[in-house]
Amino acid sequence: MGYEDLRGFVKALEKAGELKRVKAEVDPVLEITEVVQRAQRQPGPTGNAGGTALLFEKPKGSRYPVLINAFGSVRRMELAFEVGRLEDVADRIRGFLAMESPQGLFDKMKMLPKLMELGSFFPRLVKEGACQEIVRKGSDVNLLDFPIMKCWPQDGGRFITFPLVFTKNPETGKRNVGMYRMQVYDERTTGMHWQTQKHGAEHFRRARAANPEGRIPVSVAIGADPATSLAGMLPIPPDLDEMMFAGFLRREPVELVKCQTNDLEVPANAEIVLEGYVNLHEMRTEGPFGDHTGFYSLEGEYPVFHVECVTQRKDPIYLATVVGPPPQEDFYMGHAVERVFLPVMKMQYPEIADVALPAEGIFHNLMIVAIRKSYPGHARKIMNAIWSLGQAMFTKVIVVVDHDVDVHNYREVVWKALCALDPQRDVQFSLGPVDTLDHAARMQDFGSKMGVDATRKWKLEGFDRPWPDEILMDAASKARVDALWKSLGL
Ligand SMILES: Cc1cc2nc3c(=O)[nH]c(=O)nc-3n(C[C@H](O)[C@H](O)[C@H](O)COP(=O)(O)O)c2cc1C
Ligand SMILES: [Mn+2]
Repeated sequence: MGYEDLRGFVKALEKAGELKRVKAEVDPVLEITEVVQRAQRQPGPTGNAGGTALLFEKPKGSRYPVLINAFGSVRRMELAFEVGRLEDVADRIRGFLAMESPQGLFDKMKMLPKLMELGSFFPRLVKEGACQEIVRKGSDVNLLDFPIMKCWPQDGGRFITFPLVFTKNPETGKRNVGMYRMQVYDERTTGMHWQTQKHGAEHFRRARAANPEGRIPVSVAIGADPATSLAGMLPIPPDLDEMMFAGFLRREPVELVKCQTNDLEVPANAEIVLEGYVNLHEMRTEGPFGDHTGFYSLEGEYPVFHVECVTQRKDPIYLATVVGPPPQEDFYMGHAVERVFLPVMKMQYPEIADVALPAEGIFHNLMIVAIRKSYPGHARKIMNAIWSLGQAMFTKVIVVVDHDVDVHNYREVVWKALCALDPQRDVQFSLGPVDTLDHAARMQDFGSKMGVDATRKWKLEGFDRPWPDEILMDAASKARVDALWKSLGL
């Protein structure tokens, strides 16, 4: 049912008019970025924002094509998840979560098909996979064979921008898959930019605590079927296997093969796999990198990935993305995450009516939340809830509005939120973990957040003045003018 692999998705995109092939030679050093910047600002096939996916068939200096902007519109994210609306994925998750607490036998019976569905999403180990059609080891390994991009002028080098980084928790053996960019230092060495709060970094720390002189196996897959490719960026809990979740998204288990040189398993349908290890005592300067904030993230010290083996298809497609001034491709990926995980948030906090993450808020800078307020201080409770909810903890500014404000209409939000505000009373500061990419924080990874209570204020909250109604015309007058309208000659 699901896409078999990345090239299956390429075919589907092409059929839907969502992909253009670039036959001319274009340099992965800066030129591809500039072409993408222009192409994604052109209207796509349905007049949509985000242009089309691009397949660069002749990247300069490599035999392999580059696929980019494959997920860079709402429609392409819907195609990736094989749904008509992103909310369809949310609906499936809602059904899936509802079965956690079946009440009686009748409910359990009802849930049975769903439970069976869940069971069938566990990844399946297979003997061989297309990702191992060619195997290169040791000195035959050369990352520079691939069309790895240098994205922006001040970047510290070429970066692998769409990797699935596989590690195992050294204590529990549980798998994690994260999307962490990798700076290419030479033919067989890269950086490993897992930020300190991410699961890969946690695996690294636990292994280092046990044996500081040791190493951990790491494998990296580049390009797989769309759900699997996207699984690395999903903000899911540490012990939920991203490959299981990918199986749920594609409605078919992910097939994994054992790596050639370490004990990790990777998607059998991947285009390219890098196998190797990270030394627990070795750090190296990583960056700068033109980031999704629209600014360069500064140099920092990160672990180093040593590639011992490359396995690949005979004719791999190199999957990449470019981040930069918003909106870029990652905005659409993040938007899908926002839509898909809203029911999970609502499940935990039913008072949440809707949530919006404007592109210019680059995910962690701004969240607008609408709530059904039902007790004094409710808006503050929701701020604290969000600051303790997975990666939403990074949110620098939270604006809480009443449920009748359309959070996706930023004009309405600015108008109504500012009207509802007495700044000294309604703004709350808090300290906690902040996104590593926040260059304004006084320290890396630790800083302040701001919550804005832009809901109507209540007597029970100490507000003694009457709160005015919003101006709306009455229905009878509207009906009379409807009847008159033609005769007015306007
Ligand atoms: C295009 C793109 C690039 C990303 N690069 C990084 C990165 O370099 N380092 C990082 O820690 N997170 C990065 N992320 C975010 C992580 O993929 C995301 O937080 C994910 O949930 C991490 O997985 P984990 O929760 O299993 O650690 C990136 C996300 C996207 C969409
Ligand atoms: Mn994870």
